[in-house]
Amino acid sequence: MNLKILDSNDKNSNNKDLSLKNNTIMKDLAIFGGVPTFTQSLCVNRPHIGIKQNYYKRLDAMFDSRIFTNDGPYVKELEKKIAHFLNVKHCILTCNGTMALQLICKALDLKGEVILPSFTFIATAHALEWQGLTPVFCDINTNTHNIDPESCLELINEKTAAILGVHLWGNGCCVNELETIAREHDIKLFFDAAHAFGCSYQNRPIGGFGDAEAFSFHATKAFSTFEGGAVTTNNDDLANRIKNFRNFGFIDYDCVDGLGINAKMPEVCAAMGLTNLEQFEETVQQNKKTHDHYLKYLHEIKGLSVMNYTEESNYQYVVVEVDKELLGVSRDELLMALHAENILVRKYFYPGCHNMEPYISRAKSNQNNLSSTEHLAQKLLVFPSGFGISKTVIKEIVNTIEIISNLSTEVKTHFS
Ligand code: T4K
Repeated sequence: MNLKILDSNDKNSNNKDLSLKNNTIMKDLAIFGGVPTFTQSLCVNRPHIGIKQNYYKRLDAMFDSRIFTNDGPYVKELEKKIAHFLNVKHCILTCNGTMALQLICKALDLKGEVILPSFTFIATAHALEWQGLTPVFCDINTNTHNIDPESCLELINEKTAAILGVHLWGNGCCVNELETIAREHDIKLFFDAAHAFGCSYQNRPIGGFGDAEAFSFHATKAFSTFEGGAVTTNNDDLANRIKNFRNFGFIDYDCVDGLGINAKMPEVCAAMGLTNLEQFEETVQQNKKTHDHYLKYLHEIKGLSVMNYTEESNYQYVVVEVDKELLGVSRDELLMALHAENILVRKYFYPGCHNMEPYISRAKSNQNNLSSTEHLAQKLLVFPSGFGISKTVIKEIVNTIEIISNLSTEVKTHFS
């Protein structure tokens, strides 16, 4: 008897196929042949968008002006507004976050090794590798999921050029400790702030820490420009160099003074950014509501705990730790059962960068003690969030998990 108990009020769900009992519905889990809970997939970070009419107006003006790219007026306007919002001197928009990281490496003229956490999206490591640098993976703190300064310190040697901290999930990564380490060893410090737009660390907005910070404004981020990113810095010289490198190295019409690249943001993206920035406060409020609902309802399930945010946050990621003993099924079994229901939870950032190519094939990548990374990578799930994830949807997700947990023996047998 593999029954799900579902809320009957959600229009996304398949409830209409089912019998109603005391305002709840009983049905089979999808892995056992039942109808999936949701007709459309629920995904992580479904984009919020600003007021469409405002975007269309901007596009109209752009078509009239015939200025589509190359440091156009929307790019300039958005750079100014973001710098103001983040309380930082310079914002240089880029075509994506990966390129923002690479531009920082290039402009800082880094050579040798850069220490970074392995528990991050692969782009953090790949950006270094594309710049001819050697990523050296350090471990994390299992409470904060961020870089462990002790682990970082152990890896510093004469080849270390910089530390690259990641503000994972938007949580500021022990900036003070890393600043001390970088200063004492006379190395550079920069941050991957891909998740951290609108977040703060010790009451200061993320964006002005270290030598520079790199943001991603990808479609799946709390603040998006479709594709896009930015470097923020308080260093005038660095900002200038990054701006030049972003445009092939041109410093004048006919003068190139270094190995630049094309990392520019087009006007259509900047226009989207301006439109989304107008609504950013509402986006954060909606994300917070979603996060609060998950905190409240998932709390009722033994074996799942939702990461809470203690500082100002954009509440974009709903990060859940799975205790398989208490829940009755493993993280991976839960994921497979939920995917069958069209609930597309994700294993961010499994299995850790050091366990992916090209790093896994390098003996040295695996010598460091990354036990906390390995441990956490087996336990986390990121839940559907962003546009359209209502309280009713969350209750249905939670009900479905309850059934999976209650039927743990059957679920485990199914996947064995
Ligand atoms: N550093 C960190 C720490 C990062 O997390 C990232 C990017 C970067 C650096 C690099 O920044 P960028 O160069 O990308 O600007 C996604 C994003 O593509 C990636 O930007 C992001 N991190 C990463 C955490 O998530 P995937 O491979 O998981 O994306 P995908 O296509 O599976 O999308 C996730 C879900 O979002 C899908 O289930 C559907 C939904 N979605 C996606 C897109 C693209 C939408 O609803 N609409 C969309 O347009 O990497």
